[in-house]
Amino acid sequence: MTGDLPAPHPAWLPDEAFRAIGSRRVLLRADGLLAQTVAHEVDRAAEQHGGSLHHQPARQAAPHPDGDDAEGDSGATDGSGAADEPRFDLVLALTGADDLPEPAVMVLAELDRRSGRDMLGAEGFALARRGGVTVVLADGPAGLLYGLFHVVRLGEAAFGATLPIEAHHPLTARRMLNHWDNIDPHPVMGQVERGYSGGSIFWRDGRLTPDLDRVRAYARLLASIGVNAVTVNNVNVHITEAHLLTDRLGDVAALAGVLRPYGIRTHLSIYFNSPVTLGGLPTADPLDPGVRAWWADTTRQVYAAIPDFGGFVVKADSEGQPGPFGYGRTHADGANTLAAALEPFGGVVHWRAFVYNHRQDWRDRTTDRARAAYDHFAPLDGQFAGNVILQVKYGPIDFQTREPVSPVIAAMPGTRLAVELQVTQEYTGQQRHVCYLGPLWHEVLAFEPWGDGRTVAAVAAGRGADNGATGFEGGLVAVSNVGDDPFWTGHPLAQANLYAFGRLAWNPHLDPAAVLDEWIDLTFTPAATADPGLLRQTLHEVMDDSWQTYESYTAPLGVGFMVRPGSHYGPDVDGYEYTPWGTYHFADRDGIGVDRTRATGTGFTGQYPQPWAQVYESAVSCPDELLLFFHHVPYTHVLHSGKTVVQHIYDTHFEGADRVDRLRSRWAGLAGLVAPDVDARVRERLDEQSRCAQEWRDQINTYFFRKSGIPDAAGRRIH
Ligand code: GCW
Repeated sequence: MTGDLPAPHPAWLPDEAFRAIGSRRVLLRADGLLAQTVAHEVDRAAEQHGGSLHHQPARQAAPHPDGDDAEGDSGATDGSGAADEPRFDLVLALTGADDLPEPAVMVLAELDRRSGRDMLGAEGFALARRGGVTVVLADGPAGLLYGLFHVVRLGEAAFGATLPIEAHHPLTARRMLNHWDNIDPHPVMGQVERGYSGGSIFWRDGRLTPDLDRVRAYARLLASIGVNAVTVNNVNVHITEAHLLTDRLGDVAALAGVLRPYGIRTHLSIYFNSPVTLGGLPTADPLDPGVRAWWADTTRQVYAAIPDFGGFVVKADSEGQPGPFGYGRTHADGANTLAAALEPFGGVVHWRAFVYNHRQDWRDRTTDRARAAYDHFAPLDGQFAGNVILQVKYGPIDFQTREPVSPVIAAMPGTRLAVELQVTQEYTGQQRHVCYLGPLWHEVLAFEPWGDGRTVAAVAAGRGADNGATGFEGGLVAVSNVGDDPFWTGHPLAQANLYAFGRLAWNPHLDPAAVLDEWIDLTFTPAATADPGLLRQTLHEVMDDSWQTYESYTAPLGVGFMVRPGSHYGPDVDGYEYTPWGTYHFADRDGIGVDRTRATGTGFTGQYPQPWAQVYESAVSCPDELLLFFHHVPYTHVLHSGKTVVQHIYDTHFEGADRVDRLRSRWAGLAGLVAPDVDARVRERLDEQSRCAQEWRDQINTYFFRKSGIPDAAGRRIH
C-alpha cells in the first residue's frame, strides 16, 4: 500500500544527515531482518552520496570489493597494508562473524581484554576506529541498527582520527511509546486523546491507515533514537478498539509487520472487561477460571498472529475504565491473570498505577489525589507476577509542568517499575508553545528518592533495590506526541521532545542541552542553512530554558493545574477548584497551596523516604518550586529567593510573558535560514504562544491581586 498524504517532514533523518556514511565504503557482516534494515539504510545513503555497501552473511569469508576501490575511496585501508586485502571505511559486524577484517579483529580483541563484551547485551554495540577503519561490533543485529544510527549522529567525526573504543548499551531493555490513538474519533477527545498533531498515523476512517509508508517512516525515526516498543491504541479503550484484541487482530499484525524491521515490538492497550464485552462471559472477575481461560486462549491467538507481540498495557479502575475493583479483587489479582496468559510467550503486562478517585467531593479536605497511587499500590509490593511492570507516572498527580517525583517509585522494591513520561504536551503548551522537556525528564531521572545516589533512572533499570540487584527491570515509557501532521508533531520544534525521550531512555545521563545539539545537527544540517552558527545559537536561546519559561507564566510554585477544564489549554485559575477531579489550589484572601504535611495536612509527605519526607514536610526546607504543592502559605511568605510568594507570582508572570516576546523576535531574526514551511509554522505558533502567555500573565496576576489586595512592588499594570 502506498501513502496518499504528502511525504512528511524528514525530522532528524534528512538524507543529508547520512552524508558521512553514504559517501563511504561499508562492509556489513550480519544476517536477518534487522540486518536487512541496516543494509537498506546504508544502500539508500550510498545511492545519495556515492558510497557503497558490501553485505555478507556473518558466517562466510569477507569479500573482496572487486576492484571498485576507486569509487567513493577515502583513502582508507584496513590496516594490513596488503594491496589485495578488502578495503572498507566502515565495518558493521556481529561479534560472531568469521573472517573479519583486521581492524575489526583488533577491536574485538580490545573489547575482550576490557571485558566490555559482556556489557553489550542484545542491543548494545562497541565503536572504535582502528587503522583508518571505523568499526561497529554488536552481539545481535539490533546492536548494529543502533550502532549505525550512532555513526549517523557522529557524522564526519566517526571517520576522523582514531576513536577510543566505546561500549554503548541502553539503560533499560524497555523504551516504549504509548499512543493514545482511537480508531473511531471520540466525540470529545478526538482521534488522538491529548493529541496536538492531527489524526492518528495508525488509524484512518475507522480502519487501518492505508498510509503504511508513514508508519514505516515513524518506525525508522524511533529506531534511530532507540525506542523499541509501541502501543497502537489509547489506554482509554473504547468498544471499537477493544476488538483489536480479537477480530481486528489482523490490523495489529499488519502494524507489527511494519514496526518489526526497526526492532520495535507491538503492544496493545486492552479493555479489562473484554471477557464480557468480547467473550460473552458473565463476568470479567480475574480469579474466575473461565475468565482466566478466556485470557489464556485469546492471548494464544494473539501470539499465533504476532509471534513477537510485546504484551498488554492496562488502565484499570481509572477515570471510568473498568478494573478488578469491580469484582472485589486487587490490582495484583487483575494484573497477574493477564500476566499468566502472556507468560508462556514471554509477554509482559504494563499495569498503570494511575488509579484515583475522579469523583471526589471538593469539600472534603482529607482526600488527596496525590496520595492515591501509593495508597493503592505500595501495599501490593511483592504480589505482582514477574512479568508485570507497574507503570507509574513520574509525578503523583498528572504530568504537570512541575511536580515532585512520585513516591511510588521508591516504595516498591519487589516490583518491576516503569516510569511514564508525557511527550505529548498536554499540560505544557500543547505543541503550540515551545517547551523542550529534556531538562524536566533529566531532572526526574536523576532524582535520588533515598538521597543516596540511587536514581529514578536506576529504579527503571531495575537497580533500585538496596543490594543493587537486577531482575526487576521495568523501563521508560512516554505518551507519544506524533500524529499525521506534516511535521509529525504540530510544532516543528516539538520534534526535539520525541528525540530527547528516546535518547534519555537510552542514556539518562546525557545532558539535555547536548541532546538538543544532536537534534539540531541532524535536523538542520549545515547544507540546509546559510548560517549554522546563528541557527544553533537561536535554537538554544529559544529552547534551552523553554520549560522554565512556560512554568514562569503558568501555575506558580508547583501548585499545578489552573488550566481550562476539558481542553487543559490556557488559564482558568478556578476552573478545577470546585470540580470532582481532586486538583485544587485552595487560594483565599490570605494564602494559597495544598497542605500535604503530616503535621497539619493530608500526610502525603509521609509517603516519601528520608531525606525527602523531612525536606518536603517543612516549608523552610521545601524547594521554592514545589512550595505550593506541599504547603498552604500566606501570600507574604518569604521564599528562599527573598521574595514574597505574591511578588514572585507577579515577577515571574511579567518576566515569562516578556521572555516569550523576546524569543519571538529572536526567531524572526532567522529569516531565510530555515526552510520556509518550518519557519511559517514556528512563527504562527510563537504568535499564539505570545498571545496565550499574556493571557496567563494577566489572569494570574489579576486573580492574585484581587484575592490578596497586595499591589505589585514594581507598580506594573494589573487589571
Ligand atoms: O492526563 C490525563 C488525561 C487523560 C488521560 C489520563 C491517563 C488517557 O487528561 O486524557 O487519559 O491522564 O493518563 O490515563
